[in-house]
Amino acid sequence: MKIYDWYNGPYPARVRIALAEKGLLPGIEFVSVNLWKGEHKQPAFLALNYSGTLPLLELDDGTLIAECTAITQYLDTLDGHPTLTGKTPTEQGLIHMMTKRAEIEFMDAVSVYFHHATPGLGPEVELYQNAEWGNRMGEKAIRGMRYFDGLLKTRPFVAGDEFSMADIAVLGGMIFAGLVDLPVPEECEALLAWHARVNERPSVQAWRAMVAQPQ
Ligand code: GTS
Repeated sequence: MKIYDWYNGPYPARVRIALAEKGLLPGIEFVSVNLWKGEHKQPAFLALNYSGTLPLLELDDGTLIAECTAITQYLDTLDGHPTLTGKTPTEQGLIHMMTKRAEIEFMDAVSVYFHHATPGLGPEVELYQNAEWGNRMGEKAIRGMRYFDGLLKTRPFVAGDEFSMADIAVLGGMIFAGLVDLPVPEECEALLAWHARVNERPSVQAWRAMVAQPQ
């Protein structure tokens, strides 16, 4: 299997952490697509992923799977023993809902903040920017942090009692927020405590090691 990504990107982080959770890192070939040079918007990459986003999974038979949630679902169910996306229909529904919510209310909002309210990937790549929209999305991301803080006051993990793909999605938001200096409000103690806890997971540590020493 091949993963097209960028070594310290927050969305790529979600898939790298999922790979580590599943013990699949050793079999993966990583192909670097340089976001800062806009390689993800060039025809060669757009031919592989219409959306022009990273990460992208390519299977040995050439099948292409984009979107962190879809890639994680694939990786998690490959061995017939899902640990990240739920075993029962109820778990699967809740995890999917919370993952989507983490994207809409938090991580994707941070992304829009980055691309519109900051220099983003630079003038060569950011062809249209709308700072007002970007700042609104920054505020939305902070509201999302408060929402997840409230949730984590009532349960150990984002979708319930077990670590799941939804935790990885909120973690992606935290990683992105850290990169763009959108601080978590101090009073979000449950979110900060959860963050400290999930940061200790071997999968997250493996991701940090990869970022510190890109291949
Ligand atoms: N919905 C997509 C997913 O879940 O995979 C979003 C992916 C995404 O936005 N990836 C970022 C990207 O391609 C990569 S990174 O910023 O996290 O490194 N951004 C480039 C762009 O121009 O939007």
